[in-house]
Amino acid sequence: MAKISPGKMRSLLKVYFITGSTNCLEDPRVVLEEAIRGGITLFQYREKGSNCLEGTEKLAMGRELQRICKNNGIAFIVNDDIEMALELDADGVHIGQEDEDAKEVRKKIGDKILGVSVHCVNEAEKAKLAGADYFGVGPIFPTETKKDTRDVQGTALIKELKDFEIPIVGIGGITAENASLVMEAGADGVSVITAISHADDVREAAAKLRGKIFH
Ligand code: TZP
Ligand code: MG
Repeated sequence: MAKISPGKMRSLLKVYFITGSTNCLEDPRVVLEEAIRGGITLFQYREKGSNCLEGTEKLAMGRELQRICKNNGIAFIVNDDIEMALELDADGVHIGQEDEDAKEVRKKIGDKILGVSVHCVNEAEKAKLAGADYFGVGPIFPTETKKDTRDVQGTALIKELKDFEIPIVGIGGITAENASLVMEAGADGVSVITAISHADDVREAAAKLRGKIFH
C-alpha cells in the first residue's frame, strides 16, 4: 500500500472514533458496529486503563474490531502497540510523546498511517520530520478519559500548527456541542471516545457528531 496522501488523510480524520473495552458500556464490537452505522470515518483501537485486555485477549479483540472495520471499508488504527499493528497488518498506528520514537516507528511500519500526538511546535517539527501522516492535538477541552494528559489547550495550538501542512485532528472532551469550535480553528476532524462510546444511542451520537462536521 502506498503512503496515504494528505488529502485522503484529511477526509479520514473527520469523525475519528477511538475506543477499547474499558471505554465501552457494552461489547466494543457492538459499539463499533453502531458507530460505523452512525457514520464514523476512521477507527482506532486503544486498549488502556485498569482491567484492560492484555496479551492474546487484546490481540483477539483487535482482530475482531479490525474485521468489522474491513467489512465496512473503515481504516483500522492501533494505539501504541506497534507489534500488534504489524501482526494484524493494521492500516496504521497512533503514538504519543511517551511512546517509541516516531522515526523508529516509521521505519517499522513502512507506509502505514502514522499518527503522532503533539503538544507544541517543537514536537510537531519532530513528528513531521519523522514522517507523521497526521497530528493529534489535545486535550482541547477537559476530559475524564485520560488521566495523564497535558494541560487543557483550547484550540490555539491547532491554529499554530496549520503552517506545517500536516492533517490535524483534535482530541479531548470533544462533543457534538463543541466540535464546530475545533473545526473552525482549522482542524481536519475530531477524535472522540466518550461522546460516542458512552452514548445511550451510539449510532445516533455518531450521526449527530458527523452532522456537525459535514454540513
Ligand atoms: N488524548 C488526549 S485527551 C484523550 C486522549 C486519548 C482522551 C479523549 O477522550 P474523550 O472521552 O473523547 O475526552
Ligand atoms: Mg500512547
